[in-house]
Amino acid sequence: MRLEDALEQGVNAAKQAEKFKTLLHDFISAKLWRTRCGLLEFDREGKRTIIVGDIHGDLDSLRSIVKSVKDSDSILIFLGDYIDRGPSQVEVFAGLLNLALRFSENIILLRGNHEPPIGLEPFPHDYPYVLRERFGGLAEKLYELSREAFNKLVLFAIARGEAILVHGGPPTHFEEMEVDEMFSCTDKLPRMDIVEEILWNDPFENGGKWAPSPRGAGKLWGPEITQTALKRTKTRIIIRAHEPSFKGYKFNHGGKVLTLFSCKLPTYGNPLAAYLDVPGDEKLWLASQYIKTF
Ligand SMILES: [Mn+2]
Repeated sequence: MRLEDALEQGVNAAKQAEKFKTLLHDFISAKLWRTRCGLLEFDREGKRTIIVGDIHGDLDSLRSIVKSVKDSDSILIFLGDYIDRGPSQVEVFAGLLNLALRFSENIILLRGNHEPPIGLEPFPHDYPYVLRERFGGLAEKLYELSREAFNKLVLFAIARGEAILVHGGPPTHFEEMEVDEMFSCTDKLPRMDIVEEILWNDPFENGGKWAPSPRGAGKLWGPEITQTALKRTKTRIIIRAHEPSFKGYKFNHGGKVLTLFSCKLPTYGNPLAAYLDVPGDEKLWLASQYIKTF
C-alpha cells in the first residue's frame, strides 16, 4: 500500500460513523510509539524526514504533501492541530490515524493544543459540532473516542542528536528540570502545567526567560529557555508549529527555533504554507535549506 492510499482509506472512513468508530478503536488499541509519559525518543537512521505543521482540516494541503512522498521508507512527522477551523477536519484526522496505523514505523503524530486533554480545550473547538452535524446521535460517542485517541498522540519528540519536535514549544520547566524528571509520571501524562506549556507556548525575541502569553494559556519562551532545552536534550534545533506564519514558516532565536505552518485557510490568510523535507544524509538543524513552500 502506498502512503497516499492509506491516507485516502482513512479519509473514506470519515464518511461513515461505523467505519470511523472502528478506525478510532483500532488506533486506541494499537501499540504505535514507544513513548514514556508522552515523550518519544527516536533515531532517524539516515531516512528522509518530512515534518508538517498545523493542518486544521485542510485536506488539500495534506494530500499534496503526502503525495510528494513516494517512498514509504521516509519518516513523516506531524506536529499537531489536525482538527478545528478547516472544512475537512474529520477527514484529515481519520486520514492521519489510518496512515499511522498502516505505517507505524514511519509516521509520528504529535499532539496539538486542538487535540486537548480535559480542561485545556482551545477556543474555538468546533470539532465536536462538526461530528454532531455529520453523525447526529452517534457524535457523542465518536467525540469520546476521539479524545481517547488524542491521549495516544506523542507529546514531545526528540530526534536523537538533532532536534526537538513539539507543537507549542519547550516548557520553561527546562530551567529547573532534567528531561527524565519532566517526563516521569505515574499516570500517562506529565504534570498538567508542563503539558499546557508543551501544547501552547510561543517563542518571543525579548531577552530573558519567559513572559505571560496573550493566548491565556502557556507562556512566551525566550532564547535562554531555548539554549537550556537544547542542551538538556542534546539537540540543536527546535521544530514546532502552532503559529500562523505569512510565509508558512519563520525562525526565532537566531535560527534555533523553526515554526512550520502547513495549511492554507481563509481564516488565516497566509499566502504560503510550508513543510520541511530533509534528505536522509542531512541533519535536521540544516532545516533552512530544506523548507518547501506552496
Ligand atoms: Mn496550535
